[in-house]
Amino acid sequence: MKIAVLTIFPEMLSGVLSASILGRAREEGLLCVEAVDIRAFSARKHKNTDDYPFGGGAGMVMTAQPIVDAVEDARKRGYTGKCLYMSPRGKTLTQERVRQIAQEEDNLILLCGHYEGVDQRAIELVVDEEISIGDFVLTGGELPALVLIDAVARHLPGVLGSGESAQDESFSGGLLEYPQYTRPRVFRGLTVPEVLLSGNHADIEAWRREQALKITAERRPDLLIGKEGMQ
Ligand code: 4HQ
Repeated sequence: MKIAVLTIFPEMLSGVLSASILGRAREEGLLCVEAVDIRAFSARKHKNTDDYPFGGGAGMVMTAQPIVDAVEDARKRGYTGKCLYMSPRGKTLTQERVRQIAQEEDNLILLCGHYEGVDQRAIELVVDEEISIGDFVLTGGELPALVLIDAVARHLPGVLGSGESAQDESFSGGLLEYPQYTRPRVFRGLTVPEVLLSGNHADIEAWRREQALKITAERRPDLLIGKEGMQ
């Protein structure tokens, strides 16, 4: 998958995109992320990308011109897929939507806003869908864009090993993760549950399922509604 991230802070992306699974996916050519500096498209004297809001009020608004030009340039360069604007006004991203994007889209344009947001006319002209990562306010859309890229990349063929992709089932299966333990067997007096040392794989699987159900019932009962005999 090929993703263009349109931002006025391109330097925010490199660390996250170079580490761990995303770094390897890019090295292997499974994922291509291009940071596009919106400022480079500004037609103004000092390459400004924002201005005062009509109607007054605090803060600044990102102007339409450099955004629309940056998206149109990306389109000419082969980004024919959806243009997503990261915004708390969008539908909240879910694992189901993540899977859908990974399966249906071959390339994406992610628009990251700052300040009080983007001139509505840029949204009308070039944005296909607004997506939120949750009901809280960030300073910009870069972190949400990275969240979306990370979640989508996990579904691209070859990005996760076969073991890891089964691990994805812990949430996709609709339950929260069971507790994990590694060495040492005793840490500060706390021991590892005996069943995990038993070597009995059926018992281990049953214990993990029971723990996942218990934790889900305690913390996220909403995830259990509609599952196996629940309501
Ligand atoms: N922002 N999910 C404001 C977010 C956000 C979110 C991005 C802050 C857009 C203008 N984006 N800018 N939550 O809080 O996606």
